[in-house]
Amino acid sequence: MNKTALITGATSGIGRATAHEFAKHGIRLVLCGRRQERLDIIQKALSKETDVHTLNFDVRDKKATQEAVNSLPEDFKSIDILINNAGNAHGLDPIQSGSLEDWDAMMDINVKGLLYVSKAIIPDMTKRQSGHIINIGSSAGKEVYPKGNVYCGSKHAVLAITEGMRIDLNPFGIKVTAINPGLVETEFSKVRFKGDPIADNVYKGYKALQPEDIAEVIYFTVSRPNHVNIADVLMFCTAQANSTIVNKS
Ligand code: NDP
Ligand code: 8X3
Repeated sequence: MNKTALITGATSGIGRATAHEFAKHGIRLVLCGRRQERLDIIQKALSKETDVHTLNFDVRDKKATQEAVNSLPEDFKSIDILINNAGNAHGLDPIQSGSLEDWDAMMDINVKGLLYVSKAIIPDMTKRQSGHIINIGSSAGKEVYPKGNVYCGSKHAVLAITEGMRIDLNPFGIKVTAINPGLVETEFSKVRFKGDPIADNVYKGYKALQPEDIAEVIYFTVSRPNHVNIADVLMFCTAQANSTIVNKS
């Protein structure tokens, strides 16, 4: 597929797996993240399969985000597929004891960061009257679980923004998709629990979704014919029924 995809959060988990999956299919890649050493390693590995460019910026910084997109070389400027994936949960606390820093991080990265990146990419898509935006939401955007409060709020916002994008971008023929996974075994819990070993327990006793499982669905979504848009996907591992019911051995 001779298309170019920009993936945020490509240094780990779902974003990195998506980069690998896209490379397999010859999709050209713009890989984004803050950890340059990881971007370099992934670029080196995937350059055997496709053209890869990296951008290092923090999605919370609107100026840096716009400058990074402006800095794209001519042959990477036309982004056909935007994967808004960068994001994390920060903390798992009841609302009465949650931390302001954690709340800022989740709203600034998961919601405002997604908007800043979209703002930088959408004008070229509307001009070309084509494109596909995939926002990585979560099952936490469809239901709320104890102590999930602000993370769930951020992912509910992602879902609402996705639906708003699909309406507003409809006249331009731009596809907009939400992929909403449940538990996926990535660095997500390490970040949520700030390195506390409790993170290791999150994926014990059952087989969680793997980042490659999400990447395959993302590729399926971007490889449909022009007239088909997969609008919304909710994915769980077999052991998970919803945010609070997980069948652990
Ligand atoms: P990881 O922690 O493995 O990856 C998170 C990615 O986001 C990293 O590449 C990180 O890159 C990037 N990122 C985080 N903060 C910033 C920032 N401020 N600026 C730029 N990039 C940033 O987690 P996942 O792969 O699991 O998470 C990816 C997405 O999937 C998130 O939106 C998450 O909410 C969602 N999700 C995850 C689920 C799970 O159970 N794992 C389930 C449902 C949804 P770097 O640090 O290099 O900047
Ligand atoms: C990540 C899945 O259940 O930790 O979005 O919210 S969960």
